[in-house]
Amino acid sequence: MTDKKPEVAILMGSKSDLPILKDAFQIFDNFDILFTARVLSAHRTPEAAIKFASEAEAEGIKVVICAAGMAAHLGGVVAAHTTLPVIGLPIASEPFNGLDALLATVQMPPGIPVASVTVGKSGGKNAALYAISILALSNPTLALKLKAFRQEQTEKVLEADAELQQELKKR
Ligand code: RP5
Repeated sequence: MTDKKPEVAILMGSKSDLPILKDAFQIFDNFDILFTARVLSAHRTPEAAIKFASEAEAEGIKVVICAAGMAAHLGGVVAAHTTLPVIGLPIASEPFNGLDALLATVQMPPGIPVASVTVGKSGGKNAALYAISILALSNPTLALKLKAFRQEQTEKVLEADAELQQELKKR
């Protein structure tokens, strides 16, 4: 057991959003970052969502990720109750495939910003990496890890390109 407290909170409007967030969990595990994850809805559990947001900073949370679909108000409600950075992750659902959640997330009125990452599967990964960029501002070790992650990613693409060139030569 560790007595370290989580630096990141991952909130989701419904347990049905969890599959998209599994990639975020994986990234945080890879970077050794403690997170907490909760199902809290802006519509179905508004008091609990507001309580969490209001207490997050005092609990040591530094970044909040809010995943929600449809009329996605979770990011906005959380941002209204904390000055911590809030990253919105629009979840794709029928019938608008996430355009509804994207607009609800990015179109915050002036004064209460919510950042938005990619709709869909890539959103989980990008929300985590964006949160890590924020944490890395005050954590040089984490900043080095993030640079190493980027380098590895670059090398994988260069390898894929080299493989493609070899395949094309065989035609
Ligand atoms: C949103 O409504 C949730 O974030 C979810 O994406 C969507 C549908 O919720 P469920 O009906 O699957 O619980 O609040």
